[in-house]
Formats: sequence, structure tokens, C-alpha cells
Amino acid sequence: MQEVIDIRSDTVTRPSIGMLEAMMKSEVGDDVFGEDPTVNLLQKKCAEITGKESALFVPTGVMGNQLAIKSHTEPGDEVIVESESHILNYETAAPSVISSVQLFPVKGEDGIMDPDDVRKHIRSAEYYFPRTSLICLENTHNRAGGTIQPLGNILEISSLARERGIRTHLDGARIFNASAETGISVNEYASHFDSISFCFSKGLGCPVGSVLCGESAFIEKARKWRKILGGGMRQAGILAGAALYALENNITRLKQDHNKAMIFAGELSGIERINIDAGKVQTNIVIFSLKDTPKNLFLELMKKRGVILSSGSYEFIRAVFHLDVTEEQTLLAVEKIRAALS
Ligand code: TLP
Repeated sequence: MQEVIDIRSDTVTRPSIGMLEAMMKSEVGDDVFGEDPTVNLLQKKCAEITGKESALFVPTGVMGNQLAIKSHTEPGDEVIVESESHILNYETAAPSVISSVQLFPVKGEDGIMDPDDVRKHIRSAEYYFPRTSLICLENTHNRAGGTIQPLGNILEISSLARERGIRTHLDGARIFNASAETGISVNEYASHFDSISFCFSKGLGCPVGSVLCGESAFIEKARKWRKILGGGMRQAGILAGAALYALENNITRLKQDHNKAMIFAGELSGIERINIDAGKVQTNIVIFSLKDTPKNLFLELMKKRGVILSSGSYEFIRAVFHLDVTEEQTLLAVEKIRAALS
């Protein structure tokens, strides 16, 4: 049988034996009653890591972002997001459905908004404008190809928000990737935001789970909305056990995924029929396009050859490196792409 190299996303990883053992050994209780010791431990650890008062274990990254929006805003408010952000593009218009808010997209460069553009788009107080009550950033930025938000930029936007009485949320689905690359702690990144969510189910290799961190009153509001949305998970300790295992074992290795992404991008830059700027790869995501081959045809062809890539935004194709793909498989994927395009 043909070996399948699945680099569609870092969400496709399967729990390792070590993680499964940790899950089996996890003590559980009913988390809707606040009685799951492993969930409680995980939430305490996440609050510590991010330097926030409280944390809430949630099933998905989308739920983390949506609970943050719901808990920070009132119906009729406006939320500033980057125009290629996950919240705007991949969350099924949930802010309008769940929070009755409007998103205002500000175009960034490689996913990074210019603080002056953000300033320009904060609404003044006239009664006929919506109230800008929240600014969201994404670090690393998925659609831009795993780019890292520069700390200086984060500081400018967060102090601007604070001056104007606007709350801030960080979609830190891949914040550990940013931290592994820059050496800036997750605590430091989180300190510039009122709330942060991050995912265990991506580069950290868990089957399920994300967390939302912030002030206690904010988390209590989010807990109520998690229940309303059907996210009260009962004996979720088996999942929290996987997340605790990932925090212990799967963080220091993230740089290996970045190295594989860089090797992959470097090799692709030598293929004539591919457009890629290998120098732009910063973490575990690579985006590239094809000079003369229709994207869907190429994706189908590669799938038949055992390399699963994902259709990125617009003309782009996306490859994401993770703990279930080796360096050898990375090079094999390159060879298969080279052969398909020759
Ligand atoms: N991203 C997925 C897809 O939805 C595109 C992927 O394959 O990368 N924030 C960011 C920045 C994300 O990339 C994702 C997932 C989420 C939030 C949502 O996480 P989940 O899938 O757990 O709801």
C-alpha cells in the first residue's frame, strides 16, 4: 500500500502511545459540576502559562474565539480583525450569529496589521456608528503562512486599544509555534491581551481541545456561554490528560516542524513551475502557488500520489508540518511534487 503523507494541516495528528497512556490514566469527574480534577489541573496550568487569572477548557479553537467575542462584546458592536484572519474567514460567520456583532476587516501585510490602519478604523463616538469594542490578532497567522506577529506591533496595537477602552483577544491557536521560534514566552505574548485562546489539537498533537484564558469574571461569562453552546463536556479529563501530556512533551519539539517546513520550502523553490518565497517561512506552514497548473488538478494528482495538501486561500496551496510527518517524508513529498510537475 502506498504511504500517505498528510500535510493538509497540523490538525491531522493522531495521539501517540505516550499520550494515549496519559489519557487512560487521567482521573475524571463531571466538569459541568467543576469536578473533573484533570480539567481543573489543566485550566490552572494554562492560566499560569498565560499569566491570566483563569482558564476554560473548550472543545475547539473556534469555540475559544467565539466565547471570547461573546464575552467581550455587546450586540451591535464592531470587532476589528485582520482581513485574512481565521475568525473572519473560517468561522462560518459565527460572530454575527452568536454575538450579533459586525467584523471590520483591516488588511494586513502577511497577516500583520499596521497600527495606524487599526487606529484609523476605530469608530468615533457618534451614535450612528457601531462601537468598536474588541480587536483580535492571530499569532501565528494561518492564512498568511504561519507568520509571527512582531512584538513591537502587538505592543502598539494593544496600547492603542487600552487608550481607547477597547478589549483585545489573541487567537493564539499556534502561539507555541510563535514562542518556539522567537523565544518570547507565551506569558509575554499573552500579557498584551485581555484574553488568549490556544489549541492543543494542532502542533501539540492532541486529538481534541483548546483553552481560553483571561480574567476570572470574563471566564465565568465564557463558561456560561460554553454551556449554552453545548460545550459542557462532562468527563473531559481524558482529553485534558492529553493536553497536559502535550504541554510536558510536545512543546520543545515544535522547532523540528519549523525546520521541516523550511526544508520543504527551500526544495520547492528549486522547482521551475512553482512560485514560492521560501524566505517567508517562519514556522510550520508553507504556502505556494503554481505557475501554470490548475490548483485543483494538482491537488487531486498529488492525493493520488499519496501527498495530501490543502487548498489555501486564493491561488495558494498550503502544507503544514507536524509531529506525524518525518524529515524523510518531507523530502519524499518534495520528490513526488517534483515528479508530478515534470
Ligand atoms: N485552522 C484549521 C482550519 O480551520 C483552516 C487549519 O487546518 O489550520 N484559529 C486558527 C488560527 C486556526 O488555524 C484554526 C483552525 C482555528 C482557530 C480553529 O480551530 P478548531 O479547528 O479547533 O476549531
